[in-house]
Amino acid sequence: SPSCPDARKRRVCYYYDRNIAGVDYGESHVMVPRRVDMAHALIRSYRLLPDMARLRTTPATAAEMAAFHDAGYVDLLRDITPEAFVSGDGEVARRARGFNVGEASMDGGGGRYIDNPPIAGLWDYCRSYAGGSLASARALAINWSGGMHHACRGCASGFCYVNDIVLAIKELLGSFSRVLYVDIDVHHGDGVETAFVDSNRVMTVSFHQRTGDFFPKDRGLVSHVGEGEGQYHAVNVPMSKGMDDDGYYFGLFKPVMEKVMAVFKPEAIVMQCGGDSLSGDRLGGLNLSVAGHARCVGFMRSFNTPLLLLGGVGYTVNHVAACWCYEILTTTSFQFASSIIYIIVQFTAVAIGKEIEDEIPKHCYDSYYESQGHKLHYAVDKKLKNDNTDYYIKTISTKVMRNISRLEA
Ligand code: TV1
Ligand code: CA
Repeated sequence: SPSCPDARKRRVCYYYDRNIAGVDYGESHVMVPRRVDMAHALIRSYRLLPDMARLRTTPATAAEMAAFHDAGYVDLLRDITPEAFVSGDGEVARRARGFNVGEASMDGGGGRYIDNPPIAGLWDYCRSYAGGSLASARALAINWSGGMHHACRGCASGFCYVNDIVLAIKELLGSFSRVLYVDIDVHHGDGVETAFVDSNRVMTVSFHQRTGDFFPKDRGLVSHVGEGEGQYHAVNVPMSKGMDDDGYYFGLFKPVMEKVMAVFKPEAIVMQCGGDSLSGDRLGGLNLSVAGHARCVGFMRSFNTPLLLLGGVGYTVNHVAACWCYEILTTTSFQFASSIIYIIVQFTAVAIGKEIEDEIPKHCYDSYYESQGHKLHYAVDKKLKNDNTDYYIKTISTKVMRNISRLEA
């Protein structure tokens, strides 16, 4: 089929957890759970659901989380509630803040916000998205999930509580000797890089915006290459604002990933496909189109190496929903949206392989797509200045390629 040019026969397995879609980070928080339901509704409106089987998962247990996280932190995640946080003598709130849950930050404009609030149903939310990623890893198939790349061993960070990616990679290391992690979320994948910083069995590659204090501050420099046994197994590709499709893909992504594949020869790949690198994102400043984002995903799939695809987040919800829906159509394999929707593709049965309509079908969230003219492929920002000059791109890619070359025998 034209929408899936390199498709072999594939069976697509899809999982959607309505309960996670209802998780509320707080009224003014940038993490909008509704985007998940929007993506699901869009996928349904394109009539893709009948082409996929539903994936069954079980919630992750505390013991499974402890494969990466500190037991004390996992206990906190299980115990904390919004009520406990505000009641009593403040002891619970103090304990939570020690794990960066409920800790206030400044927004730069003098306002305060809480990245990782003690949300209602936090434990079930974490169990559900982490369980989804574990099931996906165990199925040894292509799958999209979670992608909560900032969570640390002993603390929450950047809206992430449990690092489902680290758990999934650890699971894969049980069956594969080398696992590659690729991260196209606009933020640096710090939690995953740190977890495997001294490992030569996991190579982490993050593409991200690196301007000023952009989160996570001071992370993701080209010179950060890993430590000890893991030296040159961390790859970082920092960018300035306004990066467009061709600079991203032809200037950086394709040459870097080609080299990584040739040198590291992974047996399995985990890819985090955050939708915040898309043009017009509320937090991110890059300028990728839906097609440009999907091209990176398609490139990684073209190696036909077992691939676990994870979603992550995006802050302009109509853009993200459109992007993920398109990537389902074109890659026939997706799990995304804070591990809310899981799709496993196996190389055994029939692919979706449907023709893609640019016109978004009429459905319940129709009005959200008005600003993009009801088109799946909305227009990128033509007026946004691209701060990444050809010279900058060349310089960065040369340095990155030189680092990777150090692994060549
Ligand atoms: C509540 C209400 C929370 C409004 C958070 C933007 C808000 C942000 C909010 C926000 C916001 C961040 C920091 C500074 C850490 C702080 C896994 C030292 C308008 C997907 C996480 C970004 C990105 C965290 C997650 C960042 C992901 N940016 N309004 N918070 N302190 N936090 O900078 O990678 O996309 O912004
Ligand atoms: Ca990234």
